[in-house]
Amino acid sequence: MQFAHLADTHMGYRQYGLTERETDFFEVFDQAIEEIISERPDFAIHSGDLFEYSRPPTRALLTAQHGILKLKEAKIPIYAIAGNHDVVMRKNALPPQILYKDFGLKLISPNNPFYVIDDVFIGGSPYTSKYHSKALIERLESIEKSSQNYEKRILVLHQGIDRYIPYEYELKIGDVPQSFNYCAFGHIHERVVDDFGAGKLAYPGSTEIWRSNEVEGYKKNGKGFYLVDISGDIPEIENINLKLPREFIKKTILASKLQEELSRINQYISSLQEKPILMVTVEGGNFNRSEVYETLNQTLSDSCLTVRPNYHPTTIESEPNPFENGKEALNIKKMIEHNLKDFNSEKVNQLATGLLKELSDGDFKTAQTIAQNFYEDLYDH
Ligand SMILES: [Mn+2]
Repeated sequence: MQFAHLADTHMGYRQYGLTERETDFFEVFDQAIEEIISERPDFAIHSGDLFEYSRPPTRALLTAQHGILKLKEAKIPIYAIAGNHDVVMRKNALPPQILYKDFGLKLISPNNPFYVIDDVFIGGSPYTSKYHSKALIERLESIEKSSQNYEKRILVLHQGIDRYIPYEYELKIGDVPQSFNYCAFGHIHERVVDDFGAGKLAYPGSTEIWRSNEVEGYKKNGKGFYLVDISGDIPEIENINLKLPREFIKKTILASKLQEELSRINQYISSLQEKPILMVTVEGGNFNRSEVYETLNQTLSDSCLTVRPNYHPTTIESEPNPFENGKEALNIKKMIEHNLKDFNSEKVNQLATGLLKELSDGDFKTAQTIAQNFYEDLYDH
């Protein structure tokens, strides 16, 4: 008895406002469907965030429809829940997944908390905010009770758990019932496989790089879905990796070696089939940001889909305070750091001091990039 477990496909997401990136997410979804069909599992599970939004663009709806129809033709039923992106917060509102009911998608919802296929129990709940976690825990207890008499039991959730994301969780690991053979979870975009209770707990991760901080995880563990065999006592989990349409390149270069490094990057890019996304951090003492920005654009704008620059000056000089003769000058950077110390975040510090520097230099373009990068890194999952 085998099934495919995927999640966080985020269709409809247009990263950096680029249609090419929206298409990349569709391509990877198509690829996932093809791979699932070629593996011939008994069924498939999608653990939420099928779409980026609860009102997805028509092309996202169509891509999902094609994929789900193909699964239906291949006689692979798919079970799904709504994630935090595609859940509709209004009471009694329906998530977009419901559109595919007649195409064979089985929506796990508070009204239909479980299904049974060949004595396999598949139960779960859509994304629930931390604010309603008490109700979720009660629902989990009731789902666990309903599952008791079945040979194999799968729990489907789209939640953050404190063990894996200590700051943004809605559920504590101790609140997850332990009697399931397989916990088919979604929400965390990194791959996770853990021993848990009587079986395994797994997050397949997102199918594309949704935030630039997923690049390292992708290079280490790949992106895709799991093929799970629950025939034995302990589920066997196989990684199925998908081929992402384009590369994400992250480079840190010294301002003094800019031209040299950029031509080396361009040489590498010429070996690629698709234009990559380049995240470049320029380091070094005193360099003119506008000039560096111009050089980056001139050298790379043809070879890259987009260039996302970041500047890390080693020093930020403080203005001498004319009113404090002889005393130590007022250090705005230190003041910001002091006032932000309760946030305990290096990133907030960098944002504030970076904005201060760029805005006082009048470099609004760079200030905008700094703010954008900050928020893109902030909203994970
Ligand atoms: Mn997600």
